[in-house]
Amino acid sequence: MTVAHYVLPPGPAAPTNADRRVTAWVEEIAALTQPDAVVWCTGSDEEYESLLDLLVKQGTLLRLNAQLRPRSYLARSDPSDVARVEARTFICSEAEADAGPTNQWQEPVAMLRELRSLFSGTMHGRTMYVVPFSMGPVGSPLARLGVQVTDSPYVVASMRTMTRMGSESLAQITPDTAWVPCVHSVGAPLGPGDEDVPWPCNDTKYICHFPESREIWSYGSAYGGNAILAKKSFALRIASVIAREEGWLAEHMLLLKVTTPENRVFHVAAAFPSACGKTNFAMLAPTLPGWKAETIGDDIAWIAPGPDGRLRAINPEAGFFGVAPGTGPLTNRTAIDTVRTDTVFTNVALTDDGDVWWEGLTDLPPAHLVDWKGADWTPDAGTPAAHPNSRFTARADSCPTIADTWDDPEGVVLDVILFGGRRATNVPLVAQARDWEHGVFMGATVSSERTAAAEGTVGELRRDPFAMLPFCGYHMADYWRHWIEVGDAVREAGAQPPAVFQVNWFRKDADGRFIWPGFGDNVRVLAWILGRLDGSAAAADTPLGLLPVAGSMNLDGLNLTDSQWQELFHIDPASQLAEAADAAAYFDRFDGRVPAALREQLSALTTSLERL
Ligand code: GTP
Ligand code: SPV
Ligand code: MN
Repeated sequence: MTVAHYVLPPGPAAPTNADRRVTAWVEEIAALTQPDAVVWCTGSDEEYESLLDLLVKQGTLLRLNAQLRPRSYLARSDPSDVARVEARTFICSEAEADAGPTNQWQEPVAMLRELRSLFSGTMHGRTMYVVPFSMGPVGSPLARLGVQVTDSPYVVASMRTMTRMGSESLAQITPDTAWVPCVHSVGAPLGPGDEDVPWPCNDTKYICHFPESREIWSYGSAYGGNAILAKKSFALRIASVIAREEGWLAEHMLLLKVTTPENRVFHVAAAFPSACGKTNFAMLAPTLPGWKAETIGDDIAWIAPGPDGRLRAINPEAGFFGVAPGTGPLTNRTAIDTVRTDTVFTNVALTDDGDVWWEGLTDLPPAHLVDWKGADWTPDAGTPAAHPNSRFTARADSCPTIADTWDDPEGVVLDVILFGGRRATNVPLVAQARDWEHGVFMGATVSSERTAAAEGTVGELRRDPFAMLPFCGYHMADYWRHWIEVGDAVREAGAQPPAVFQVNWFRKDADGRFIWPGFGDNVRVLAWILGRLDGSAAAADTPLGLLPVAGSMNLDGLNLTDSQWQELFHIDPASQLAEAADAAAYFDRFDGRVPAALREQLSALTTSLERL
């Protein structure tokens, strides 16, 4: 490499207070990638405005009708770059065994060599942006720092919304603070005279994580979790490694504050796989009178024991990257209000009057649209107008139900943890874990139907433990052990870990229709759950955990028949035994590292199912 000979190209100089390690690293990456200019982002409003102007000029963003959708934009990605690419996501730990059987592993030295060759000259003709960020409120004891360099102004704009980005975060990096370097390129260098495209990317993609050196390299994609490296790459894959070492948890969870009609306040964290309802549950509009739900986070939670030993949680993000399809005034009014202004939409459809549309926004589509690929669309097209993984990017403080504690640097005390998935059969609407270990077993054995959030076959059932299958930065069975140990640590400190429950909004009847109305009516399940904490809601012990007895859940005003209620909780011994056998086969894949406590849970489950 040519660090010594490379003169940093024009652009504002590095801020004088920038830590020397950061400036040296930026110089090194610039020498490798050879951008035309280097820009240090401050995070100011003016900077954001000028980025948006630039993106409009380059054709990446289309300005929406300012009357209908003020200060909002539409991006259409390259049709090949529409979701996370799990097949190109790697954990490059020194030992393959530390990545575990659920991750794809690459040997770090060889991988870095390959990356350096891919990144060599990759930013020719482009600007390299330096994006310092804090995950968590700036200066919070729970916050962690990173710096992403990227040649995608779209990614910079996304980082501005999704994280605390800019000078304030850079100032947090002093010679003895840890920070995670994140290198990103779309992999589309421009030669002299080359014309750019609206969404540069490369068919070759790599999203690589180095848990020991704690660095991230991402190449070839500009979409979501592939490119906004603060999110899944840092706040989950690398953070899970740091958290294990330091005794806390980095989780794919929403955070919700609930106030009961009696004015009691609870905090709930919930892990549901990608596109399985986190944003919707985090923005729940309760259908039961007197209940209030407020949003703290919709995708990621960092959870650590507080001074009294109880677990406290923060949302490390500052915005939402939410699924558009299915989001409508009846299902998620709060999200609709959140994206009224100041939103970047990606891969939704465009209306003739310059607004956005997606499946589920209204009952009937407009007579004419421009679809997510930029082609004319009419209702008889036979293809969706919006991509199934089309999304909105909006600031957390645009959300009308955001809790005033959402950015409390100390976090909120967790009362309840939920594990969920998308299951047409077998998994009940709600089940309470008998204790922490049983809860960890529930989390470890979640399986869920695949969604459009990642490339792959939609609907296919797969194990997605803790909704972390694509996001755990180390051996999954060690991660389960860590969860058990965190519970032990809470109890040793004289506190109680949160109560754990499993939920499933997606059970279907014989005709393939969802049995449970979901969305705002999920507060009924929440009310039952909180009723379990004070003993006011009755439950029956079953092999799957403690299930609500008839009459213990408030169903007032719902058209739910007795037989539908039965169906929501029906336990079919044969298919449950098949699931347990599958879980046993699954556990066998983990190199003998599955904690004994989880194996005991599985054999207790099997024994009790055999007795049914
Ligand atoms: P990621 O951002 O990918 O992590 O997704 P997420 O977990 O936040 O999922 P989201 O809330 O965006 O929901 C994904 C899809 O599930 C949307 O199409 C929703 O309309 C649908 N959905 C969410 N909650 C419910 C529910 O309670 N019932 C039903 N039937 N569908 C739901
Ligand atoms: C997910 O897939 O879980 C998401 C979207 O939240 S992305 O940020 O692309 O990972
Ligand atoms: Mn997610």
